[in-house]
Amino acid sequence: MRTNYADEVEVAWLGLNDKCKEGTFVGTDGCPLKFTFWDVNEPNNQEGEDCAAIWNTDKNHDNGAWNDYPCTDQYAFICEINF
Ligand SMILES: [Ca+2]
Ligand SMILES: [Ca+2]
Repeated sequence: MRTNYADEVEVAWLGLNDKCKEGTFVGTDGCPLKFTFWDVNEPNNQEGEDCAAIWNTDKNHDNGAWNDYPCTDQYAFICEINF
């Protein structure tokens, strides 16, 4: 039984991409970002990376920094819920 799934996740999708304009990341709603926290030398579009994810601070010690990855990679994801 999992008690805290977040502790097991190393990378999670943020729901951001730069598919329309390389280097300009937007949210799933198409809106520009009001805040970014890219890791050093990221986003680097290495081999066509167009989707952004966050590092789990406990696993990688990168302070939750963001990195772009190929959108076809399979990671956990984060959902936003409005209350
Ligand atoms: Ca890209
Ligand atoms: Ca990258």
